Amino acid sequence: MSTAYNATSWLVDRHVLVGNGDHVAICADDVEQTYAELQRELFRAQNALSQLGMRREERVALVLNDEPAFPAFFLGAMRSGIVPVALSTMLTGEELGAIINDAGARIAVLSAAYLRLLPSISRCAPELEVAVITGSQDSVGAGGIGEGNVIDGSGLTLFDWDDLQDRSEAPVAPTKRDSPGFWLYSSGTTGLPKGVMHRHGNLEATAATYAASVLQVTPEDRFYSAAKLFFAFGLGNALTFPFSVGATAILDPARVTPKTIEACLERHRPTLFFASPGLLAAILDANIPQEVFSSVRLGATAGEALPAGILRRFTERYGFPVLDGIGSTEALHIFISNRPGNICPGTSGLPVEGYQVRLLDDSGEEVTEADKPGNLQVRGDSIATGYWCRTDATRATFAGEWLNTGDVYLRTSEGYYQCLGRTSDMIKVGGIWVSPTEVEGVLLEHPDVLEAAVVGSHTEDGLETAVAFVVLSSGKTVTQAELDAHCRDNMAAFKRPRHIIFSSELPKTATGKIQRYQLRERLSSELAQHSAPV
Ligand code: 3UK
Repeated sequence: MSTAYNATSWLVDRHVLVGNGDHVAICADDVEQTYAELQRELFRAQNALSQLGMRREERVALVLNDEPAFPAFFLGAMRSGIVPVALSTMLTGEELGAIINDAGARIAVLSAAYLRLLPSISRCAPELEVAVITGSQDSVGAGGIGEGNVIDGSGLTLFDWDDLQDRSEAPVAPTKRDSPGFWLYSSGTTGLPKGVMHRHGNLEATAATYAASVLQVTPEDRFYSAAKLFFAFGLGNALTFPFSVGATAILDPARVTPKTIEACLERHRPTLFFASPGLLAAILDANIPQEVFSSVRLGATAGEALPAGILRRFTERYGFPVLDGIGSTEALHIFISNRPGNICPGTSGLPVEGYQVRLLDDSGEEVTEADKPGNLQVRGDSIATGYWCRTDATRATFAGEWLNTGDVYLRTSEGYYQCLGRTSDMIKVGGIWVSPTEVEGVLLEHPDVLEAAVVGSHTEDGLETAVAFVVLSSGKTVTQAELDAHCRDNMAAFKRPRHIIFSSELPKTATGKIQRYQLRERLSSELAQHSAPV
Protein backbone atom coordinates (compact mmCIF):
# COMPACT_ATOMS: atom_id res chain seq x y z
CA MET A 1 0.00 0.00 0.00
CA SER A 2 1.51 3.33 -0.95
CA THR A 3 -0.65 5.82 0.96
CA ALA A 4 0.90 7.82 3.79
CA TYR A 5 0.84 6.01 7.11
CA ASN A 6 2.75 6.50 10.33
CA ALA A 7 2.22 4.08 13.22
CA THR A 8 2.71 6.81 15.84
CA SER A 9 0.13 9.07 14.22
CA TRP A 10 -2.29 6.17 14.39
CA LEU A 11 -1.44 5.27 18.00
CA VAL A 12 -1.19 8.78 19.49
CA ASP A 13 -1.95 11.79 17.23
CA ARG A 14 -5.34 10.28 16.25
CA HIS A 15 -6.63 10.44 19.85
CA VAL A 16 -5.53 14.06 20.29
CA LEU A 17 -7.11 15.00 16.95
CA VAL A 18 -10.55 13.64 17.83
CA GLY A 19 -10.56 15.48 21.16
CA ASN A 20 -9.43 12.73 23.52
CA GLY A 21 -6.15 14.42 24.44
CA ASP A 22 -7.14 14.50 28.11
CA HIS A 23 -7.52 10.70 28.40
CA VAL A 24 -4.78 9.10 30.49
CA ALA A 25 -2.31 7.24 28.27
CA ILE A 26 0.30 6.21 30.85
CA CYS A 27 0.35 5.59 34.60
CA ALA A 28 3.86 5.07 35.96
CA ASP A 29 4.95 5.45 39.58
CA ASP A 30 3.87 9.00 40.41
CA VAL A 31 3.44 10.17 36.82
CA GLU A 32 0.17 10.27 34.89
CA GLN A 33 0.48 11.27 31.27
CA THR A 34 -2.50 12.18 29.09
CA TYR A 35 -2.47 11.59 25.34
CA ALA A 36 -1.85 15.33 24.80
CA GLU A 37 1.09 15.22 27.20
CA LEU A 38 2.40 12.03 25.59
CA GLN A 39 2.27 13.73 22.21
CA ARG A 40 4.41 16.60 23.55
CA GLU A 41 6.87 14.03 24.91
CA LEU A 42 7.06 12.57 21.41
CA PHE A 43 7.84 16.07 20.05
CA ARG A 44 10.54 16.39 22.73
CA ALA A 45 12.12 13.05 21.75
CA GLN A 46 11.84 13.94 18.04
CA ASN A 47 13.53 17.32 18.60
CA ALA A 48 16.26 15.72 20.70
CA LEU A 49 16.99 13.05 18.08
CA SER A 50 16.97 15.66 15.34
CA GLN A 51 19.34 17.97 17.28
CA LEU A 52 21.65 14.99 17.73
CA GLY A 53 21.76 14.69 13.95
CA MET A 54 19.56 11.65 13.41
CA ARG A 55 17.96 11.10 10.00
CA ARG A 56 15.16 8.87 8.74
CA GLU A 57 15.83 5.11 8.79
CA GLU A 58 18.86 5.40 11.05
CA ARG A 59 18.68 3.24 14.18
CA VAL A 60 18.50 4.45 17.76
CA ALA A 61 19.17 1.82 20.43
CA LEU A 62 16.91 1.85 23.51
CA VAL A 63 18.06 0.28 26.78
CA LEU A 64 15.10 1.47 28.80
CA ASN A 65 13.05 0.28 31.71
CA ASP A 66 9.27 0.41 31.48
CA GLU A 67 9.08 4.15 32.16
CA PRO A 68 7.55 7.09 30.23
CA ALA A 69 10.81 7.56 28.30
CA PHE A 70 10.23 4.20 26.55
CA PRO A 71 7.05 5.21 24.69
CA ALA A 72 8.48 8.71 24.21
CA PHE A 73 11.58 7.48 22.36
CA PHE A 74 10.06 4.40 20.72
CA LEU A 75 7.09 6.28 19.26
CA GLY A 76 8.92 9.61 18.90
CA ALA A 77 11.61 7.93 16.77
CA MET A 78 8.97 6.26 14.60
CA ARG A 79 7.08 9.54 14.22
CA SER A 80 10.31 10.88 12.64
CA GLY A 81 10.81 7.74 10.54
CA ILE A 82 13.83 6.81 12.69
CA VAL A 83 14.03 3.10 13.61
CA PRO A 84 14.02 2.39 17.37
CA VAL A 85 15.78 -0.83 18.38
CA ALA A 86 14.38 -1.93 21.74
CA LEU A 87 16.97 -3.97 23.63
CA SER A 88 16.74 -6.26 26.62
CA THR A 89 17.67 -4.60 29.90
CA MET A 90 18.67 -8.05 31.22
CA LEU A 91 21.84 -8.29 29.13
CA THR A 92 25.46 -7.56 30.07
CA GLY A 93 27.28 -4.52 28.64
CA GLU A 94 29.22 -6.78 26.26
CA GLU A 95 26.03 -8.45 25.00
CA LEU A 96 24.34 -5.07 24.49
CA GLY A 97 27.41 -3.59 22.80
CA ALA A 98 27.59 -6.46 20.30
CA ILE A 99 23.92 -5.93 19.37
CA ILE A 100 24.23 -2.13 19.15
CA ASN A 101 27.23 -2.69 16.88
CA ASP A 102 25.21 -5.11 14.70
CA ALA A 103 22.38 -2.59 14.45
CA GLY A 104 24.81 0.18 13.51
CA ALA A 105 23.25 2.59 16.00
CA ARG A 106 25.13 5.86 16.54
CA ILE A 107 22.88 6.94 19.39
CA ALA A 108 21.58 5.01 22.39
CA VAL A 109 19.07 6.00 25.05
CA LEU A 110 19.58 4.37 28.46
CA SER A 111 17.85 4.43 31.81
CA ALA A 112 20.28 5.76 34.43
CA ALA A 113 20.36 2.29 36.02
CA TYR A 114 22.39 1.10 33.00
CA LEU A 115 24.90 3.99 33.00
CA ARG A 116 27.47 1.61 34.51
CA LEU A 117 27.30 -0.58 31.38
CA LEU A 118 28.43 2.23 29.06
CA PRO A 119 32.19 1.54 29.13
CA SER A 120 31.71 -2.11 28.07
CA ILE A 121 28.93 -1.20 25.62
CA SER A 122 31.11 1.36 23.94
CA ARG A 123 34.09 -1.03 23.80
CA CYS A 124 31.92 -3.48 21.84
CA ALA A 125 30.13 -0.82 19.77
CA PRO A 126 32.86 1.54 18.51
CA GLU A 127 30.44 3.42 16.23
CA LEU A 128 28.25 4.49 19.15
CA GLU A 129 28.80 8.25 19.62
CA VAL A 130 26.06 9.56 21.87
CA ALA A 131 24.18 8.26 24.91
CA VAL A 132 21.08 10.00 26.24
CA ILE A 133 20.46 9.12 29.88
CA THR A 134 16.95 9.17 31.35
CA GLY A 135 16.07 9.53 35.02
CA SER A 136 19.58 10.56 36.01
CA GLN A 137 18.35 13.16 38.54
CA ASP A 138 16.93 10.31 40.60
CA SER A 139 19.99 8.11 40.66
CA VAL A 140 23.04 10.25 39.88
CA GLY A 141 22.11 13.07 42.24
CA ALA A 142 20.90 16.64 41.82
CA GLY A 143 22.06 18.24 38.60
CA GLY A 144 22.11 14.90 36.79
CA ILE A 145 24.95 14.12 34.45
CA GLY A 146 25.13 17.49 32.71
CA GLU A 147 24.84 18.17 29.01
CA GLY A 148 27.33 16.95 26.45
CA ASN A 149 29.77 15.42 28.92
CA VAL A 150 32.32 13.05 27.47
CA ILE A 151 32.95 9.92 29.48
CA ASP A 152 36.60 9.13 29.91
CA GLY A 153 38.21 6.84 27.41
CA SER A 154 35.01 5.79 25.66
CA GLY A 155 34.68 8.65 23.17
CA LEU A 156 30.98 8.77 24.08
CA THR A 157 29.15 12.03 24.61
CA LEU A 158 26.44 11.94 27.26
CA PHE A 159 23.25 13.95 27.34
CA ASP A 160 20.73 14.15 30.13
CA TRP A 161 17.14 13.63 28.93
CA ASP A 162 16.04 16.19 31.53
CA ASP A 163 18.14 18.85 29.78
CA LEU A 164 16.51 18.29 26.39
CA GLN A 165 13.34 20.33 26.81
CA ASP A 166 12.31 21.45 23.30
CA ARG A 167 8.62 20.48 23.08
CA SER A 168 7.82 22.52 19.97
CA GLU A 169 5.69 20.61 17.46
CA ALA A 170 7.73 18.24 15.30
CA PRO A 171 6.64 16.96 11.88
CA VAL A 172 5.43 13.45 11.03
CA ALA A 173 7.81 11.76 8.58
CA PRO A 174 6.26 10.78 5.23
CA THR A 175 6.25 7.06 5.99
CA LYS A 176 4.01 4.29 4.63
CA ARG A 177 2.76 1.01 6.13
CA ASP A 178 5.71 -0.74 4.48
CA SER A 179 8.34 1.73 5.77
CA PRO A 180 10.98 0.43 8.20
CA GLY A 181 9.35 0.76 11.61
CA PHE A 182 11.28 -0.75 14.52
CA TRP A 183 13.54 -3.68 15.33
CA LEU A 184 13.59 -6.23 18.12
CA TYR A 185 16.43 -8.68 18.70
CA SER A 186 15.82 -12.41 19.03
CA SER A 187 18.33 -15.09 20.02
CA GLY A 188 19.09 -18.10 17.84
CA THR A 189 21.05 -21.30 18.30
CA THR A 190 24.29 -19.85 16.99
CA GLY A 191 25.85 -16.42 16.66
CA LEU A 192 24.63 -13.03 17.70
CA PRO A 193 20.91 -12.38 18.29
CA LYS A 194 19.14 -11.43 15.06
CA GLY A 195 17.58 -8.02 14.39
CA VAL A 196 13.91 -8.71 13.56
CA MET A 197 12.76 -5.88 11.28
CA HIS A 198 9.15 -4.75 11.56
CA ARG A 199 7.23 -2.32 9.33
CA HIS A 200 5.13 0.64 10.49
CA GLY A 201 2.00 -1.31 9.57
CA ASN A 202 2.78 -4.28 11.83
CA LEU A 203 1.78 -2.67 15.14
CA GLU A 204 -1.76 -1.91 13.94
CA ALA A 205 -1.96 -5.43 12.48
CA THR A 206 -1.51 -6.97 15.97
CA ALA A 207 -4.11 -4.60 17.44
CA ALA A 208 -6.64 -5.35 14.68
CA THR A 209 -6.31 -9.11 15.22
CA TYR A 210 -5.44 -10.42 18.70
CA ALA A 211 -6.25 -7.27 20.72
CA ALA A 212 -9.57 -6.59 19.00
CA SER A 213 -10.94 -10.10 18.59
CA VAL A 214 -9.41 -12.09 21.47
CA LEU A 215 -8.92 -9.48 24.22
CA GLN A 216 -11.75 -7.24 22.93
CA VAL A 217 -9.97 -4.18 24.29
CA THR A 218 -11.89 -0.98 25.04
CA PRO A 219 -10.89 2.61 25.96
CA GLU A 220 -11.83 1.79 29.58
CA ASP A 221 -9.25 -0.99 29.85
CA ARG A 222 -6.12 -0.60 31.99
CA PHE A 223 -3.19 -2.74 30.81
CA TYR A 224 -0.53 -4.26 33.05
CA SER A 225 2.19 -6.43 31.51
CA ALA A 226 4.77 -8.25 33.62
CA ALA A 227 6.60 -8.86 30.33
CA LYS A 228 8.62 -5.69 29.71
CA LEU A 229 8.18 -3.39 26.71
CA PHE A 230 11.40 -4.55 25.03
CA PHE A 231 9.77 -7.97 24.45
CA ALA A 232 7.35 -8.20 21.53
CA PHE A 233 4.80 -9.59 24.00
CA GLY A 234 5.18 -6.60 26.35
CA LEU A 235 5.26 -4.06 23.52
CA GLY A 236 1.85 -5.22 22.34
CA ASN A 237 0.40 -5.57 25.84
CA ALA A 238 1.51 -2.23 27.28
CA LEU A 239 1.95 0.04 24.26
CA THR A 240 0.28 -1.03 21.01
CA PHE A 241 -2.95 -2.40 22.51
CA PRO A 242 -3.76 0.36 25.01
CA PHE A 243 -2.85 3.10 22.55
CA SER A 244 -4.82 1.39 19.75
CA VAL A 245 -8.05 2.30 21.57
CA GLY A 246 -6.98 5.36 23.60
CA ALA A 247 -6.81 3.35 26.83
CA THR A 248 -4.30 3.43 29.73
CA ALA A 249 -0.96 1.61 30.00
CA ILE A 250 0.39 0.94 33.49
CA LEU A 251 4.20 0.99 33.47
CA ASP A 252 6.43 -0.26 36.28
CA PRO A 253 10.20 0.26 35.93
CA ALA A 254 10.95 -2.28 38.69
CA ARG A 255 12.31 -5.74 38.03
CA VAL A 256 9.24 -7.97 38.22
CA THR A 257 8.63 -10.17 41.27
CA PRO A 258 5.33 -11.29 42.83
CA LYS A 259 5.83 -8.47 45.39
CA THR A 260 6.31 -5.69 42.78
CA ILE A 261 3.29 -7.04 40.89
CA GLU A 262 1.24 -6.88 44.10
CA ALA A 263 2.27 -3.28 44.81
CA CYS A 264 1.66 -2.13 41.25
CA LEU A 265 -1.73 -3.83 40.89
CA GLU A 266 -3.01 -2.57 44.24
CA ARG A 267 -2.12 0.94 43.22
CA HIS A 268 -3.13 1.00 39.56
CA ARG A 269 -6.00 -1.54 39.33
CA PRO A 270 -5.57 -3.04 35.83
CA THR A 271 -8.38 -4.78 33.94
CA LEU A 272 -5.98 -6.81 31.75
CA PHE A 273 -3.04 -8.77 33.15
CA PHE A 274 -0.22 -10.29 31.07
CA ALA A 275 2.58 -12.52 32.35
CA SER A 276 4.70 -15.56 31.57
CA PRO A 277 3.50 -18.98 32.83
CA GLY A 278 6.42 -19.00 35.31
CA LEU A 279 5.15 -15.82 36.94
CA LEU A 280 1.70 -17.31 37.48
CA ALA A 281 3.44 -20.15 39.33
CA ALA A 282 5.52 -17.66 41.35
CA ILE A 283 2.39 -15.66 42.26
CA LEU A 284 0.70 -18.86 43.48
CA ASP A 285 3.82 -19.77 45.49
CA ALA A 286 4.02 -16.30 47.02
CA ASN A 287 0.34 -16.63 47.94
CA ILE A 288 -0.51 -13.10 46.77
CA PRO A 289 -4.01 -12.25 48.11
CA GLN A 290 -6.93 -12.67 45.75
CA GLU A 291 -8.12 -9.03 46.22
CA VAL A 292 -4.95 -7.82 44.48
CA PHE A 293 -6.42 -9.13 41.21
CA SER A 294 -10.04 -8.09 41.82
CA SER A 295 -9.96 -5.41 39.06
CA VAL A 296 -8.67 -7.88 36.42
CA ARG A 297 -11.24 -9.12 33.88
CA LEU A 298 -8.85 -11.22 31.78
CA GLY A 299 -5.30 -12.57 31.88
CA ALA A 300 -3.04 -13.80 29.10
CA THR A 301 0.22 -15.74 29.09
CA ALA A 302 2.74 -16.47 26.34
CA GLY A 303 6.41 -17.24 25.84
CA GLU A 304 6.10 -20.94 26.58
CA ALA A 305 3.19 -23.33 26.98
CA LEU A 306 1.03 -22.74 30.06
CA PRO A 307 0.86 -26.11 31.86
CA ALA A 308 -2.75 -27.18 32.52
CA GLY A 309 -2.02 -27.63 36.25
CA ILE A 310 -0.83 -24.05 36.72
CA LEU A 311 -3.79 -22.73 34.71
CA ARG A 312 -6.23 -24.67 36.88
CA ARG A 313 -4.66 -23.65 40.19
CA PHE A 314 -4.36 -20.01 39.15
CA THR A 315 -7.95 -19.72 37.90
CA GLU A 316 -9.31 -21.45 40.99
CA ARG A 317 -7.38 -19.09 43.26
CA TYR A 318 -7.88 -15.78 41.42
CA GLY A 319 -11.15 -16.28 39.56
CA PHE A 320 -10.48 -14.69 36.17
CA PRO A 321 -9.87 -16.53 32.88
CA VAL A 322 -6.26 -16.83 31.65
CA LEU A 323 -5.66 -17.32 27.95
CA ASP A 324 -2.58 -19.18 26.75
CA GLY A 325 -1.52 -18.09 23.26
CA ILE A 326 1.52 -18.55 21.08
CA GLY A 327 3.28 -15.58 19.55
CA SER A 328 6.79 -14.82 18.40
CA THR A 329 9.12 -11.87 17.88
CA GLU A 330 8.93 -12.54 14.12
CA ALA A 331 5.10 -12.60 14.10
CA LEU A 332 5.16 -9.64 16.54
CA HIS A 333 2.37 -10.96 18.75
CA ILE A 334 -0.03 -13.84 19.39
CA PHE A 335 -1.49 -15.71 16.39
CA ILE A 336 -3.01 -18.81 18.03
CA SER A 337 -4.88 -18.29 21.28
CA ASN A 338 -7.50 -19.57 23.65
CA ARG A 339 -10.63 -17.41 23.95
CA PRO A 340 -12.61 -16.10 26.91
CA GLY A 341 -15.31 -18.77 27.33
CA ASN A 342 -13.42 -21.23 25.10
CA ILE A 343 -10.30 -22.41 26.88
CA CYS A 344 -8.77 -25.81 26.15
CA PRO A 345 -6.17 -26.34 28.92
CA GLY A 346 -2.79 -27.60 27.75
CA THR A 347 -3.23 -26.14 24.25
CA SER A 348 -2.51 -22.78 22.59
CA GLY A 349 -6.14 -22.65 21.41
CA LEU A 350 -7.46 -21.69 17.97
CA PRO A 351 -5.95 -19.50 15.21
CA VAL A 352 -6.56 -15.78 15.80
CA GLU A 353 -8.82 -14.06 13.24
CA GLY A 354 -6.58 -12.48 10.60
CA TYR A 355 -3.91 -15.22 10.69
CA GLN A 356 -3.74 -18.50 8.79
CA VAL A 357 -1.74 -21.38 10.20
CA ARG A 358 -0.75 -24.76 8.76
CA LEU A 359 1.27 -27.83 9.74
CA LEU A 360 3.83 -29.29 7.34
CA ASP A 361 5.58 -32.65 7.52
CA ASP A 362 9.33 -32.91 6.93
CA SER A 363 8.85 -33.24 3.17
CA GLY A 364 6.80 -30.03 3.09
CA GLU A 365 3.39 -31.70 2.64
CA GLU A 366 0.52 -30.28 4.64
CA VAL A 367 -0.61 -32.40 7.60
CA THR A 368 -4.41 -32.36 7.50
CA GLU A 369 -5.16 -35.30 9.80
CA ALA A 370 -5.99 -34.59 13.45
CA ASP A 371 -3.50 -35.41 16.20
CA LYS A 372 -0.53 -35.72 13.80
CA PRO A 373 2.57 -33.60 14.45
CA GLY A 374 3.77 -31.04 11.91
CA ASN A 375 5.98 -27.97 11.62
CA LEU A 376 3.88 -24.90 12.38
CA GLN A 377 3.75 -22.06 9.86
CA VAL A 378 1.77 -18.83 10.15
CA ARG A 379 0.76 -16.12 7.69
CA GLY A 380 -0.62 -12.67 8.47
CA ASP A 381 -0.13 -8.91 8.22
CA SER A 382 2.14 -8.51 11.26
CA ILE A 383 4.98 -10.82 10.12
CA ALA A 384 8.43 -9.21 10.10
CA THR A 385 10.13 -8.38 6.81
CA GLY A 386 13.28 -10.35 7.74
CA TYR A 387 16.44 -10.37 9.83
CA TRP A 388 18.92 -7.52 9.51
CA CYS A 389 22.05 -8.63 7.63
CA ARG A 390 21.27 -12.35 8.08
CA THR A 391 20.39 -13.61 4.63
CA ASP A 392 20.63 -17.35 5.31
CA ALA A 393 18.52 -17.17 8.47
CA THR A 394 16.00 -14.91 6.72
CA ARG A 395 15.61 -17.34 3.83
CA ALA A 396 15.20 -20.30 6.17
CA THR A 397 12.57 -18.62 8.35
CA PHE A 398 10.58 -16.35 6.03
CA ALA A 399 9.21 -18.64 3.33
CA GLY A 400 7.31 -16.24 1.07
CA GLU A 401 4.09 -15.33 2.84
CA TRP A 402 4.63 -18.02 5.45
CA LEU A 403 6.69 -17.79 8.60
CA ASN A 404 8.40 -20.95 9.84
CA THR A 405 7.85 -20.79 13.58
CA GLY A 406 10.28 -23.63 14.38
CA ASP A 407 7.58 -25.23 16.54
CA VAL A 408 6.12 -28.71 16.25
CA TYR A 409 2.36 -28.72 16.86
CA LEU A 410 -0.63 -30.95 16.37
CA ARG A 411 -4.27 -30.02 15.75
CA THR A 412 -6.80 -31.93 17.83
CA SER A 413 -9.99 -33.23 16.26
CA GLU A 414 -11.73 -30.17 17.79
CA GLY A 415 -9.27 -27.86 16.04
CA TYR A 416 -7.16 -26.81 19.05
CA TYR A 417 -3.43 -26.46 18.44
CA GLN A 418 -1.13 -28.17 20.91
CA CYS A 419 2.60 -27.55 21.27
CA LEU A 420 4.77 -30.69 21.15
CA GLY A 421 8.24 -29.12 21.05
CA ARG A 422 10.52 -27.32 18.65
CA THR A 423 12.75 -28.11 15.72
CA SER A 424 15.86 -26.46 17.21
CA ASP A 425 17.74 -27.03 20.47
CA MET A 426 16.79 -23.56 21.74
CA ILE A 427 15.44 -23.43 25.31
CA LYS A 428 12.81 -21.14 26.82
CA VAL A 429 13.53 -20.16 30.42
CA GLY A 430 10.81 -18.01 31.95
CA GLY A 431 9.49 -17.53 28.41
CA ILE A 432 12.85 -16.09 27.23
CA TRP A 433 15.10 -17.72 24.62
CA VAL A 434 18.36 -19.21 25.85
CA SER A 435 20.84 -20.63 23.35
CA PRO A 436 22.43 -23.86 24.63
CA THR A 437 25.54 -23.33 22.49
CA GLU A 438 26.07 -19.88 23.97
CA VAL A 439 25.84 -21.22 27.53
CA GLU A 440 28.09 -24.17 26.64
CA GLY A 441 30.62 -21.67 25.25
CA VAL A 442 30.71 -19.81 28.56
CA LEU A 443 31.04 -23.05 30.56
CA LEU A 444 33.92 -24.14 28.30
CA GLU A 445 35.76 -20.90 29.05
CA HIS A 446 36.19 -22.13 32.61
CA PRO A 447 39.75 -23.51 32.84
CA ASP A 448 38.67 -26.77 34.51
CA VAL A 449 35.77 -27.62 32.18
CA LEU A 450 36.58 -30.11 29.44
CA GLU A 451 33.13 -30.59 27.88
CA ALA A 452 29.68 -29.12 28.41
CA ALA A 453 26.20 -29.69 27.01
CA VAL A 454 23.09 -27.70 27.90
CA VAL A 455 19.57 -28.98 27.33
CA GLY A 456 16.03 -27.94 28.21
CA SER A 457 14.16 -29.93 30.80
CA HIS A 458 10.67 -29.67 32.25
CA THR A 459 10.18 -29.15 35.97
CA GLU A 460 7.53 -30.97 37.96
CA ASP A 461 4.91 -28.31 37.23
CA GLY A 462 5.66 -28.43 33.49
CA LEU A 463 7.81 -25.31 33.04
CA GLU A 464 11.00 -25.36 31.01
CA THR A 465 14.42 -24.91 32.60
CA ALA A 466 18.07 -25.21 31.45
CA VAL A 467 20.29 -28.02 32.69
CA ALA A 468 24.05 -28.32 32.07
CA PHE A 469 26.00 -31.58 31.80
CA VAL A 470 29.66 -30.88 32.55
CA VAL A 471 32.76 -33.06 32.15
CA LEU A 472 35.72 -31.75 34.15
CA SER A 473 39.34 -32.03 33.06
CA SER A 474 41.02 -34.97 34.77
CA GLY A 475 42.06 -34.34 38.32
CA LYS A 476 39.99 -31.12 38.63
CA THR A 477 37.32 -30.52 41.22
CA VAL A 478 34.98 -27.58 40.75
CA THR A 479 31.74 -27.10 42.67
CA GLN A 480 28.33 -26.30 41.19
CA ALA A 481 28.43 -22.98 43.04
CA GLU A 482 31.77 -22.06 41.43
CA LEU A 483 30.45 -22.83 37.95
CA ASP A 484 27.27 -20.89 38.70
CA ALA A 485 29.38 -17.88 39.73
CA HIS A 486 31.41 -18.24 36.52
CA CYS A 487 28.16 -18.18 34.49
CA ARG A 488 26.82 -15.13 36.32
CA ASP A 489 30.10 -13.30 35.68
CA ASN A 490 30.18 -14.05 31.96
CA MET A 491 26.63 -13.75 30.67
CA ALA A 492 23.20 -12.38 31.53
CA ALA A 493 21.96 -14.06 34.74
CA PHE A 494 18.73 -15.41 33.23
CA LYS A 495 20.76 -17.60 30.83
CA ARG A 496 22.57 -19.57 33.52
CA PRO A 497 21.71 -23.26 33.90
CA ARG A 498 19.54 -23.93 36.96
CA HIS A 499 20.98 -27.42 37.42
CA ILE A 500 24.54 -28.60 36.83
CA ILE A 501 25.20 -32.33 36.52
CA PHE A 502 28.80 -33.59 36.57
CA SER A 503 29.32 -36.44 34.17
CA SER A 504 32.29 -38.62 33.18
CA GLU A 505 31.48 -38.35 29.47
CA LEU A 506 28.84 -37.05 27.03
CA PRO A 507 26.98 -39.16 24.45
CA LYS A 508 28.28 -38.36 20.94
CA THR A 509 27.62 -39.36 17.35
CA ALA A 510 30.28 -41.07 15.26
CA THR A 511 31.36 -37.62 14.07
CA GLY A 512 31.73 -36.33 17.63
CA LYS A 513 28.54 -34.25 17.82
CA ILE A 514 26.87 -34.22 21.23
CA GLN A 515 23.57 -36.12 21.22
CA ARG A 516 21.36 -33.78 23.17
CA TYR A 517 18.29 -35.96 22.80
CA GLN A 518 20.07 -38.68 24.78
CA LEU A 519 20.84 -36.19 27.53
CA ARG A 520 17.23 -35.03 27.59
CA GLU A 521 16.14 -38.65 28.02
CA ARG A 522 18.66 -39.24 30.81
CA LEU A 523 17.52 -36.13 32.62
CA SER A 524 14.57 -37.15 34.72
CA SER A 525 16.49 -39.88 36.57
CA GLU A 526 19.74 -37.86 36.80
CA LEU A 527 17.99 -34.83 38.28
CA ALA A 528 16.51 -36.85 41.11
CA GLN A 529 19.90 -38.36 42.02
CA HIS A 530 22.65 -35.81 41.58
CA SER A 531 21.69 -32.22 41.63
CA ALA A 532 20.17 -29.64 43.87
CA PRO A 533 19.02 -26.45 42.10
CA VAL A 534 21.69 -23.74 42.05
C1 3UK B 1 7.50 -20.32 22.04
C2 3UK B 1 5.22 -20.84 22.95
C3 3UK B 1 4.11 -22.78 23.45
C4 3UK B 1 7.44 -20.93 20.66
C5 3UK B 1 6.09 -14.01 22.11
C6 3UK B 1 3.78 -13.64 22.56
O1 3UK B 1 7.42 -15.76 23.03
C7 3UK B 1 7.33 -14.86 22.22
O2 3UK B 1 8.32 -14.60 21.30
P1 3UK B 1 9.77 -15.24 21.19
O3 3UK B 1 10.34 -14.79 19.91
O4 3UK B 1 9.53 -16.82 21.16
C8 3UK B 1 8.67 -17.44 20.25
C9 3UK B 1 8.62 -18.93 20.54
O5 3UK B 1 8.29 -19.16 21.92
N1 3UK B 1 6.17 -19.95 22.55
C10 3UK B 1 5.68 -18.72 22.72
N2 3UK B 1 4.45 -18.77 23.25
C11 3UK B 1 4.13 -20.07 23.40
N3 3UK B 1 5.20 -22.18 22.97
N4 3UK B 1 3.02 -22.11 23.90
C12 3UK B 1 2.99 -20.78 23.90
N5 3UK B 1 1.92 -20.11 24.36
O6 3UK B 1 8.54 -21.78 20.52
C13 3UK B 1 7.58 -19.70 19.77
O7 3UK B 1 8.01 -20.00 18.47
O8 3UK B 1 10.55 -14.97 22.43
C14 3UK B 1 4.92 -14.42 22.67
C15 3UK B 1 3.79 -12.45 21.91
C16 3UK B 1 4.95 -12.03 21.32
C17 3UK B 1 6.09 -12.83 21.44
N6 3UK B 1 7.23 -12.38 20.88
